Amino acid sequence: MRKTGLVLSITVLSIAVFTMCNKASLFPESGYDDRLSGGFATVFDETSKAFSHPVNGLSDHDAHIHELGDAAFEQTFVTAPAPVNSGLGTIFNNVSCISCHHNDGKGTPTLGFTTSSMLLRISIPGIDTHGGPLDAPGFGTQLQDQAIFGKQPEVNTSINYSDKIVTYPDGSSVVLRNPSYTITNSYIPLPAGYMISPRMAPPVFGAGLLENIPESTILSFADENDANGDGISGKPNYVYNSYSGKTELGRFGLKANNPNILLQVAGAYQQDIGITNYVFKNESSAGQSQSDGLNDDPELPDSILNAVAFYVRTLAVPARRNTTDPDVMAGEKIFTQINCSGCHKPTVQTGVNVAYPYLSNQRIHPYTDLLLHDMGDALADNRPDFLATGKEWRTAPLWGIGLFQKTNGVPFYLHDGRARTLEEAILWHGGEAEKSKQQFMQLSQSDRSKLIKFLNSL
Ligand code: HEC
Ligand code: HEC
Ligand SMILES: [Ca+2]
Ligand SMILES: [Ca+2]
Ligand SMILES: [Ca+2]
Repeated sequence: MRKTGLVLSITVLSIAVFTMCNKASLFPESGYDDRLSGGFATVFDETSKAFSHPVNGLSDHDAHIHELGDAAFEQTFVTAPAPVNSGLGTIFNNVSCISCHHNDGKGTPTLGFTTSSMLLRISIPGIDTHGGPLDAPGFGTQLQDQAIFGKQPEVNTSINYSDKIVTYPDGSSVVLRNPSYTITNSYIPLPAGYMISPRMAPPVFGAGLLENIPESTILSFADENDANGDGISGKPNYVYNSYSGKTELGRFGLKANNPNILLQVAGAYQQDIGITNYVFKNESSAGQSQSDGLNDDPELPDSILNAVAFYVRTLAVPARRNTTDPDVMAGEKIFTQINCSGCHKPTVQTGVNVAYPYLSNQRIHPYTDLLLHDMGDALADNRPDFLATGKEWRTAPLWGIGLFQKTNGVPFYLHDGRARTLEEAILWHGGEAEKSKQQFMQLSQSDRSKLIKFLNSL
């Protein structure tokens, strides 16, 4: 009988996965495997390439587009004119997608070099006509600290750290590093009252699944007035989509300041690399002294922009590891007990999208609600971004977080990479997460390490 049960549950699993219809309520809990962080879109690889695989179930045609996008994601742009990948800058932050999103994962907290995978957003107090950050005159909303030969970068940038010591109730202590940013050599004076927001490149895998979470699900996590009294509110960002001309729910970017993958990718080409495209037709240097006056041509073929967006959308999520380790299982319980799960939602169901059956109706474990949370003064950038205040950040997805050591060598955490360990990342939590952090600090050393072990299994 036991054997029949197993065969039956495998059959049920295959039917549910391959028909992609909404059978969640009929699905036996035993049919799920908690290693499948991305549902059907999960891959089993724990090497440095863990974030770089296509989702399962792509047609030959789609696999081809994914490959084209993969190649384009890695291509280095060069100064115009050139036979291929021409049009870099004139001002930029880096020369390719991969040089910021290392192995489709994160960047590192370096600023001011051609290899830096971090950038500073900028704006002045007030909002633009669409409720977004107000351009810093002559700088836009992003500082480009690199330029092609013969042009001046907007600014030079650098980071310095000072120590901040946190002591646990048990007497042990941890040294955190608190970043500060220096901006020098601006090509024109910076406007009075300018505000900056440091952002390190986040991972890009699993983005297609996040894009397919129904809006109603994300909104159901919101509790803006904290009706349930757990100290956690959670608020959706609504952002202007200049391509559709509409205000839409924000999902991507570290303050959920971008509505979808296409806009995120098109914006990266234009702002981060200096490559115009059909979504963002003007150079980021338009109207500035760095302009080369060649603003009209989309420097990027439409098909390449679409392929790169498709590539990002169809990057799979790596499976969990060590899920049956007793410490990991105990750590998972603690994660829920101290309400880390109040923001880092363990389980979410994607919606149905006929264009992407392999991303549809999947039970996924992203560990995010895609909402904004006040994280306290210590993490604040004090620069609003649409509805996000200067203290609010989007809950970081935690899937794959245990693999950054493989994909990134030395991993760094939080929006600006200030945290060098998962423990440091937790200790920076404040605001709505203060209570959870306090509870973490009250744990015994051994329970704290179980929680970290759990995080490393994701
Ligand atoms: C200079 C470094 C840099 C480069 C180059 C860069 N990115 Fe990013 N990327 C970032 C940063 C920083 C963010 C977060 C932006 C924000 O919060 O507004 C980001 C966010 C993203 C996201 C959203 C991820 C999420 O979870 O919200 C995607 C997708 C993405 N980038 C894709 C790309 C693609 C594709 C390219 C190449 C066309 C690219 N990026 C080039 C730094 C970079
Ligand atoms: C109130 C919501 C909230 C709670 C509660 C919360 N977090 Fe977070 N978490 C966030 C947000 C928002 C970020 C991103 C902050 C940033 O980038 O500055 C984050 C970031 C992280 C990161 C860094 C992720 C990365 O890739 O850089 C880790 C690790 C993390 N949280 C673990 C935890 C753990 C463990 C707990 C429970 C002790 C917890 N969080 C409780 C909202 C929350
Ligand atoms: Ca250009
Ligand atoms: Ca700029
Ligand atoms: Ca609440």
